[in-house]
Formats: sequence, structure tokens, C-alpha cells
Amino acid sequence: ELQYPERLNCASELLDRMAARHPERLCLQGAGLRWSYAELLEQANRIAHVLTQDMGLVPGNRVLLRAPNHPMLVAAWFAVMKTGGIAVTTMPLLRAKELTEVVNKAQISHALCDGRLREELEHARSNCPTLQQVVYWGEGGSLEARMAHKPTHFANVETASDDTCLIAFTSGTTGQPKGCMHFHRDVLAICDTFGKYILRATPDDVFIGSPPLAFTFGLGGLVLFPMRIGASSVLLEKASPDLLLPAIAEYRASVVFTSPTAYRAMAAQAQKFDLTSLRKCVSAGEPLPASTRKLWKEATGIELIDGIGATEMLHIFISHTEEEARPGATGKPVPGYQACVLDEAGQPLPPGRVGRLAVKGPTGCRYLADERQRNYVQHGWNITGDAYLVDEEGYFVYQARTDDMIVSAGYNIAGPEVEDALLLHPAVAECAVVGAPDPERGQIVKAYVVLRAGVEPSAALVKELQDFVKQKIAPYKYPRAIEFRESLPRTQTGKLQRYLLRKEAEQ
Ligand code: 3SK
Repeated sequence: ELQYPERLNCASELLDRMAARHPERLCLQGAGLRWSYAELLEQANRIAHVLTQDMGLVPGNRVLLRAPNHPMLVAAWFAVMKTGGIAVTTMPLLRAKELTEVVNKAQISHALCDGRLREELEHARSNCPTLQQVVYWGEGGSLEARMAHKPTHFANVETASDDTCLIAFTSGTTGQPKGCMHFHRDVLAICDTFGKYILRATPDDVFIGSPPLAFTFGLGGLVLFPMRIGASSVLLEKASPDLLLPAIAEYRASVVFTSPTAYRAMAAQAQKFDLTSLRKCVSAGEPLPASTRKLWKEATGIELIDGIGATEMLHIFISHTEEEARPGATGKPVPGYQACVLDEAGQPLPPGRVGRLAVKGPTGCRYLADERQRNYVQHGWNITGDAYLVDEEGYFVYQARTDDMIVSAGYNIAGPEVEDALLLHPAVAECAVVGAPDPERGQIVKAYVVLRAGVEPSAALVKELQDFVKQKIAPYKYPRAIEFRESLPRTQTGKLQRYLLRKEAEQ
């Protein structure tokens, strides 16, 4: 079991301590900057003074942080930790309406924001009575000028290990985002579980990836994990697959965090780049199709580390090392976590039976003022909303989001299994499978398919895809309806919004 002292500030552990030990070591690169641990510490300390002296922040105040991935965002994040404030990092693309909801829900009083994102925040402000102090950096901002006059040392607030330091908003795959509260000790716990036992990176590693730091997959993978071990990280403001590949080559990156969709897209282009620096590739945010694991391995020789995480749990809680990878399975509980599969009555199910995934460990769900807490945490277990089975060897095998199980003529069909089969067809670039209402069968399997460039939709292709699926999995699972689309609806973290397609299919 993880033991942390009663008084604990995660910034002291991740930043001050590492900067004292290895001041000159490279910590962050990106946007033309290269900061050592000592330089990041100095920036964070100066911002902490701006927050407390100029902006009147006291411990417990909530601070909105807005920027694309950038070293300055990391400095601001640690500054908030140092002051005992609570960071609320938001997706850069949020519009004024969504920002207003976040600010009001989290009762945010202070904001540090990249000047390029000023417009939406200023639009939101008139509807955000709690938000009193806003300082911008970069374009038209005053943060840098304020920092210039501040001391380079800051005495971190001695927070309790279970003081909230972060409110992370869910990405809204099922509708309204929820604020998830996490403690100082949780920030270290994810490094000391997934980071330590599954990732097993070293101080020489160079981390890189696509998830925004507002998504805890990105915060952990691109900031917390490297800094816990004194490694360095590359922060890319834009990291679509066509930008990530050359960046891996340019920075000689060795550890990548991105989504299954990105690995699939990158596999097709991988041979054009020097990826010999790559050692470890983590896939999460969405289920990993076995075909994508295979494509990436063929393209790079690297076995993907798959994982399931949740904003509610802060990071990944079921995963596997490269040696333990098993195509089609997510893995086993990360050391420190326990997991099981429960039936509707909350009883554990035997191997092979599909039920609700339940998990507990050093991190857990604490929704901010939200009735849905009752559904998520039951009898001490976090019920994630995923349908899983455990096989005879204890591997957890993903079936679907609980909401994505399709019941058709009495058969239970997991949408992602049909998606995996469709993805094996060379014409299919992306797809999403949902249940559509049907008078005879209750529901039928409906697939929304994005075709590869140059492939034309046709009735013949519909038939071909249906026959193809029947060859790959049990024929009763084939998509009786197929609709071709230019793109699929996704959240800003890249997750498929199947609920939107389900709604459409219901009309
Ligand atoms: O939401 C997820 O899927 C996730 C995955 C890994 C780490 C963190 C999160 C929130």
C-alpha cells in the first residue's frame, strides 16, 4: 500500500525536490523553449508570487488554467499547487458557454490564461460572478512583466496530503461534464502505480504525446510521470498524427502517449520517419482494437501498452507491461488497484461472464456537487460504466461502455467488437457501432463508417462489409444498417461520442 506523509504538497515532491537534486537537467521542451528543472522551478515560483501577491489568492481558491500544451502552462499548474490553490485546467477549444458552466460549477475565482484564448474567456466573464482575477500571458498579457519583479524562491504551502489540488472535468462522452476532485497524494499515487510498475521509464527518457494537459491522460503522461523520475517531456501545441510523427523523430522521443486512432493513422506513415528512438508507446482514452496493436507492431516493432483510465480515477488502473500484452485484452489491475466484474445486483461474476467493471485503489471518484456520485461509487467500488469480462487467467477484456451494449433479438452484442471486425477491412478508416431501435429485434446493429481516402460509398460496399463482418465474428453480430460518414463525432479528447450517434439512430 502507498504511504504518504500527512502534510504533502505534490509540487514539493515533483518539482522542488527534483530541481534541488538535478537543477541543470532538461525538464521541458516545446514552443521553442528548453527549460531545465531549475528554470521551471523559477518560473513556477514567480507565478506563485503573482497569484498570492498581485491576485490575492489564498489556499483553497480555484484557478482556471487555459492554454494549449506549453511549458508556461506547466509552470502555472505547479504555481497553483505551490500556493495551495486548486487547478482547473480546461480544453483550449472550449467556448464561452462551456467555460461559463465550468467556472460557475467549480466556483472559480482566479484565472491564468494564454493571451491567444482571451476572447472566449472575456465573453464568458460577464456570466461568471465568482471569477474576479484574470491575468493573461503571451499576446497582450501582463503575466511576464509581473513575474519579472517577483522573487525566484517561494515557500510552498504545507497542504494536507488529502487536500484537493485538482478539479478535472470529464470530457462529456455521455453528455454533461462532471468535475472530479483529486488530492495532492493522488497526483503522486498515479506515478507510483502505473508509472512505476507498468511504464517503467527512466530519467533518460524523452516523453511526447498528443493529449491536452486538461485531460488527465496528458497531465500524467506528459508532466507527472516524467517529472516523478527526473526525465524530460516535449509539449506540442498541436499534435495530430501527421505532426506527432515528425516531432518524435526531431526530438528523439522515447515514450509516447496517444490514442488508438492516432496509432492507427501513424502506423500507415511510420516508415517515412526515423522512429529508432522510440521505446514505449502507451495507448488509452479509447479501447485499443487488436488490429491497431498489430499494425503498430508491424510498423515499429513496438508492443503497445494498452490501458483503461478515467478522469474519475485520475489515470490508468488496468493495463499491462509490454511483456504481458495480450491482443484483445486491456490487461490486469495496475499494482495498487483491485478490479472485478459485477452483476446488476453488485455481486462478483465468475470468469467469462460480462458485467460492470468495478475498481478501487489509491485514487477514486469524488464528483464536485453532483448527484451522479451515488451511481459511480457503490459499496466502496468505483463503477466505471464499462462492460468487461475477466478471462480464466485474470485478464480484463473490454466489451463496451455499459450504455453501448446492444441487445438484438435476445443477443448481447458489444459495439466495439463489431467495430474491430470492420476495421480489419481495407476500405474502413474509422467506424462507430451503436444499437438502433427495431420493431422486430428490439435493436439492430448499426455502423457509421468513415471510408479511406479514394474509396467511394456504394450499396455493393455495404453488402461487402456486412459479409466481411460475418466472416470475422459470429454472423448474428453483423451490422444490419451501415451509414457512410465524412467524420465521426468526438470529444475534444478524441473519444467517440456514440451517444450522439445513438440519438440519431433513434430518430
Ligand atoms: O478517460 C480515459 O480514458 C483516461 C485514460 C487514461 C488516463 C486517464 C484517463 C482519463
